[in-house]
Amino acid sequence: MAQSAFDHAHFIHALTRQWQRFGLKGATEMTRSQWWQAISGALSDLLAAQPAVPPATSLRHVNYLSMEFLIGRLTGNNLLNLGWYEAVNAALAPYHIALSDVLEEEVDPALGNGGLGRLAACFLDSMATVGQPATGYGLNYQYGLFRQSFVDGAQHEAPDDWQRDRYPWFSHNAALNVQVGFGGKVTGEAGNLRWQPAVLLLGEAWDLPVVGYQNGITQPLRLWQAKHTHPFDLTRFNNGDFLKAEQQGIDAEKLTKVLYPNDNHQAGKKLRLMQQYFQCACAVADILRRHQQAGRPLAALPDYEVIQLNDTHPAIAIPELLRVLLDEHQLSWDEAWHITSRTFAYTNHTLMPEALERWDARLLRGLLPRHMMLIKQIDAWLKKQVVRQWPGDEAKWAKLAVVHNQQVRMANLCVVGGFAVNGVAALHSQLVQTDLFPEYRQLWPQKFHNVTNGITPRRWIHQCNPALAALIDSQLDKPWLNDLDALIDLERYADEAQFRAAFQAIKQQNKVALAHWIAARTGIAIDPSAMFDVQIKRLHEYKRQHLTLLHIIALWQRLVSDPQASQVPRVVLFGAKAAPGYYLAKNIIYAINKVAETINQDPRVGDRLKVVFVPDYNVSVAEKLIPAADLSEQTSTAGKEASGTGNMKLALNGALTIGTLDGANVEIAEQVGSDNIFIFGHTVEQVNALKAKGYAPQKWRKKNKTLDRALRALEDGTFSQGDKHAFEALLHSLGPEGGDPYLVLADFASYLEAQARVEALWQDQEAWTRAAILNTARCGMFSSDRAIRDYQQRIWQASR
Ligand code: 26Q
Repeated sequence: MAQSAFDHAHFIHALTRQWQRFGLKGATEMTRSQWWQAISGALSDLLAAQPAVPPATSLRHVNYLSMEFLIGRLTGNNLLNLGWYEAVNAALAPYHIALSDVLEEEVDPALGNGGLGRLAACFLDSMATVGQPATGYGLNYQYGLFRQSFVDGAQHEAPDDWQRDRYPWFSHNAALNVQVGFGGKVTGEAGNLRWQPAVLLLGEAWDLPVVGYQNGITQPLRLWQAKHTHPFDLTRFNNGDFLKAEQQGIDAEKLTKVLYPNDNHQAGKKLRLMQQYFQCACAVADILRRHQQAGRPLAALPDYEVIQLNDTHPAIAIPELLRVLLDEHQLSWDEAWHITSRTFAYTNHTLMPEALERWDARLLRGLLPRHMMLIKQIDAWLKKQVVRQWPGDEAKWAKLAVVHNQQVRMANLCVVGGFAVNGVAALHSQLVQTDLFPEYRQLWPQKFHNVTNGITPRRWIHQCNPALAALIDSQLDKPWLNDLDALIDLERYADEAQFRAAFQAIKQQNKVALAHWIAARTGIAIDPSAMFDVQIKRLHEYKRQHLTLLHIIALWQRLVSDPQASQVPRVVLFGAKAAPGYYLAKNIIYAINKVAETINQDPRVGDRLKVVFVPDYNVSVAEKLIPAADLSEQTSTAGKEASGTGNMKLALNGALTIGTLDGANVEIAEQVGSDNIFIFGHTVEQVNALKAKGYAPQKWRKKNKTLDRALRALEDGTFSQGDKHAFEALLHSLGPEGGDPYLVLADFASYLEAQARVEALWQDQEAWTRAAILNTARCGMFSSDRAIRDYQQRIWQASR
């Protein structure tokens, strides 16, 4: 398929309209931020005027429902995918404007928390690129994930007003408005029930363009924004009560005001459930409108549409579709259920019990009384299947029921209400079947799949690491950016000294650039010749940033007690946000910052060890850190990280992984080979065995002097001006009372031993670079294009 042609004259016209709208006399009067605004606005206009490449009608349309789309900056990405970057840069040259500068002006739309939201964004890019017809459905939050700063080492949160009202890539279409109800009651008799909501809100559709890689395809990410149905209560208005006239039961605009900042933890808040239903009701209405406008019968819905649920967050879409089919289209239960259960597919992203969504049945009934009835009806249907399979086995029913102990289990709803369930890495999908849903797996073995996650190489190589992309271009004689398996041809260059030098020089340049940026952002000077040891991800106990912290303390203690010992110079870089209510995670951040402060100021250490916690980690910061990383820290307790995707981004950019056999690390190890990765720690089986025989962290502390000494320094106030309570939460979790639930102490020795292997390889820079090249060459399977093709083959386009 052809890419869209760039029309210079049209671009200049559109640009002129933009500065005229600012009320300026000429382009040269624009500030840098206005330049970004104007260029993006002009491009957005041009793109909207492009003739659309018709979608492949032989494929089912995918509706990707997600409460989060962590899209990152769009302008640079859209320019790359349109193939217009060079042409636009040239068009701006007469104004002495460089795109690379202007693109830094864009705020980073942070409409997601972390992995799950970023995955949704990568998948949209890949669906457009491989020609999978798709619409992304989400919410247009006014405030994205909070901005993070550190005050004396402690995390502070500030609201992230990303100025959605001025974001030039949005287009709003009032013809797509949807009405959404809440509360009220259900009237009528069986067979003819109707929901009479107490309040009605309006959903407005705000579209962002998702541009395929140089193939002419653009499809929407449709973000819903809540508004009042009637801006005024007219009686009150007429009575002269102007100010109160706008008040109705709920403040509609509150609904899409802010993204919940929890990640891998369920909040159970009413407003969150309202957000979920709001987004699902809008999406379901939109999907049915499109289906009916195409003149297709409702019974054919599953032949044309798939609704992919990004975790259980949009699970309420299942009873919503049922409700519309039953109550608004008068279908029978059997017809409605047949359609619904062949339309939905569910992706699970976590096994951790605290992250599995459960809603209080009374809360759900109060807000959505009709949906609660339908969930009960689904349960009645399910019970028949369970009784047929296991007659008289009440325990089975207790595990499988959707409603249990006054709680609605959303994961169960998704498994029952859809035709497919998938995990996000091979190991995780295995555990989904053996640990989370063994009974469902027995009931419906054909529903369960694995689709290993992936990342888009457009953003995560070309855009963030243009020098590496250019080097790859110069060596491969075929397009690789939409065919990432082609990278395997780089393998042979790993043994060529000249290529290694070029590869290594690019890494070095990226490290120098990062060092400048870090100096400007934090005031900390780091030495680009040191090893850059990078851990970037949300802060969570199971991810074990504190394991890395203990290693840092041990390194420092070794430097101080044995100054002659050779030690590889290291800069340890962290990026992580903690959910604002997650006390332990915040204490770990505080501890890392305090340890960093002590070490960075210690004159005995100098450039041999530096620790930097980069504040306000987000997609744009990731784009700077990943190309400069030498070592990628993937330290979760085996069995806890569903997949990870940062691990893939780092490996593709030539960082070597130090990691556990968890999530997609397992597959990265398979791909790159055991010589080119540093695996450590207990395996899933060993973790289970250790826990089964009663795990006592104190025993592990006693056995290991290095560990004991590192912990003691946290206890005795070494890093906290003598304050022995500063890291209480952290120490408590690792001690006998906390019980060290994620086996930090049990994996410490193995981690240190792996770090020693890291140091040994680093001493041989040629060997290190060879391994780094092999990481890049062998990680082609982690393209999200491959992930999307897997979804197509196994789920979306498979017969059901
Ligand atoms: C739930 C209820 C209420 C409020 C918030 C939430 C909530 C929000 C976000 C629960 C979980 C999340 C995010 C989870 C997440 O990011 N999971 C990650 O998904 C990645 C993509 O599959 C995986 O690579 C990671 O392993 C997984 O942790």
